Amino acid sequence: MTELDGGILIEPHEKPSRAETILGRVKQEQLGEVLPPRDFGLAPVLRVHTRDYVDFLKTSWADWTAEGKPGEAIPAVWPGRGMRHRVPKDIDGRLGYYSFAAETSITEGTWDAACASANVALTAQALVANGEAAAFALCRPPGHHAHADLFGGYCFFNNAALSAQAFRDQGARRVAILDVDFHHGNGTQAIFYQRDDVMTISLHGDPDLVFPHFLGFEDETGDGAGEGFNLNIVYPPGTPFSIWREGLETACARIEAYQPDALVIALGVDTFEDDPISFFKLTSADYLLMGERIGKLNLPTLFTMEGGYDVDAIGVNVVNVLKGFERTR
Ligand code: OKP
Ligand code: MG
Ligand code: ZN
Repeated sequence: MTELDGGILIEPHEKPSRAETILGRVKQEQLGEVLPPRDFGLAPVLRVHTRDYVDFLKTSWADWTAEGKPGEAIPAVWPGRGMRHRVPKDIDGRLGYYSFAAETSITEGTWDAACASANVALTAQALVANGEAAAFALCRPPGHHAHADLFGGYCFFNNAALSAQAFRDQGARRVAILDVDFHHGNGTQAIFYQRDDVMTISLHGDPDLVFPHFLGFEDETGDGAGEGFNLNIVYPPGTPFSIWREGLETACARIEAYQPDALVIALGVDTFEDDPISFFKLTSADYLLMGERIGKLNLPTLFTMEGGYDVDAIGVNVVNVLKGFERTR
């Protein structure tokens, strides 16, 4: 796998050791039972993603290799302003049509990994829907940047969104998604932007300065029926937990007023002080307090794993969120 970063192809920040380290820490701290994913098929994915996007993802690697290209499939052209938004036949054209960023490559295992990640989320979602107080879905690749028909930001299927939709389809009246990853959850926001049955809240680095650059500003509050059901809280470089937690408090007050039947936490720990691609200053101890505040919402809670790229600290930081949460039970 490769990531286009700074004009060169690097080993991706989003790499297998992230999940292995988290799993090791979960076991070491005896946090709870570790279960394998079940296979839910594509039906719950298609509740959120378009059929043509899913078909594109499924065949993209074969379509790419059929043309004898030497490297991984990376988009390099997009429908810019003033151009046509139609789906081209050619693989280069379709890669651009179905993406919003070029750092994320598609390779041989991408489709299977995206499906597995969705199944991990849906397995944990089913546990919570069936009465577990909480579950943690150790998803890889992450999901919160994926739109209904766009990949990018290491994301292909939006695991938090399709889990929220599954709660709705199983009878939850309202679902809240709280995105604590360092980056704006642009895909999650876009998927539910015109709906009032799934509230979306994200705390993140100012998109004027950082990825995803083109969405995630505070004046984006929802549209139509969704007006008032999207909240973005934006912070500058160097933000410590003492400031960040004020936004968490605002978010929690909104969620409490909304009275959802279920809560999905898009859990990224790239807010960490030593994260290589981010600029907040949270410490490992802060994640205990974050989890504790989320736990005090006292809602059936599903955590889906998103970002966090300091692999040395990722296990401790993720498990600290879950431990802080458990303290409230
Ligand atoms: C995914 B998730 C760094 C540019 C950033 C993409 C970041 C994706 C983050 N050279 N590129 O939200 O943690
Ligand atoms: Mg966020
Ligand atoms: Zn992130």
